[in-house]
Amino acid sequence: MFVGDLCDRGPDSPAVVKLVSELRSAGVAQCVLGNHEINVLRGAQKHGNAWITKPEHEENTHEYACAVATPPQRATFAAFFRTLPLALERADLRVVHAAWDADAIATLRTLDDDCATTFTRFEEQTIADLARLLSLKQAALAPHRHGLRDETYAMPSLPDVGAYEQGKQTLNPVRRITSGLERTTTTPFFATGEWRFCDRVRWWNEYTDDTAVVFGHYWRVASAAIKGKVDLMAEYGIGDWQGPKRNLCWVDFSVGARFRERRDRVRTGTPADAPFEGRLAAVRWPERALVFADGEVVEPS
Ligand SMILES: [Mn+2]
Repeated sequence: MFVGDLCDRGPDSPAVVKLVSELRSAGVAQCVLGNHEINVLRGAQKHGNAWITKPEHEENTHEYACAVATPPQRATFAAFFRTLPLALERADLRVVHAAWDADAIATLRTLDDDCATTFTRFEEQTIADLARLLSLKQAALAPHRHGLRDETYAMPSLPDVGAYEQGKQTLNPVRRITSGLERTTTTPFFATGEWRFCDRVRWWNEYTDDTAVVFGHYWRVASAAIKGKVDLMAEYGIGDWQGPKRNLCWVDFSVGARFRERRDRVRTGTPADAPFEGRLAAVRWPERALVFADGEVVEPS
């Protein structure tokens, strides 16, 4: 079972997508959609996805030195992504890319369009709903725009800015479950270069259902490779299951940050075969053990 975000930024996204697609066709694996696959399906060009959205782009050779999709692969991979579910559920286990949001799941359960069509339909509705929130945001932000990227600026609370940001992230139920939840903050905070009025919701601390959930998306700060990021899981040890009922398992150990490690290795002269800090992990169910690609097994604690 794969939790999505199969591709982008790595040296060989085509090989990864091909492998998962073949495993799924053979009936030995399943996979849910991540936001990176949705970006590909929408044709949204994002940093790190030129391997399929724009194979001739210099990012592929200069920044990532990566394999690009051939024209037939571009079509095959899009068709494969289009068949993937947004979430999977059985009596004892749920799997989703970023957040098990009950309202979003209930809405999506009633629809049987493919994920890309569903995403686009909600996104069009969202854009209409956001137009009003956008004008309120712009009016609220106008007197403070010059301080937006200045950490020393005395930024006041601007609820209309938060309301727009929250709407952008949460009005589309597909976005909620594939890129997570955000909520307006009472006090603005400065992060990654600008003032923020909306913060990620640590939904796993609010999940009280009895059914276990496995998810990915957020990079766990287990690694110096992503130093500087907020550790969303600081209160949990590596083998701890999360949430009030300790029935959530977040399996993204920042393997997606390896592109930075590779880049830094060239600069620092670190051997190419040294172990990476960003790691690939799986959960063994029902044992609830974490199994890492290097063979390490962490029993649940
Ligand atoms: Mn993701």
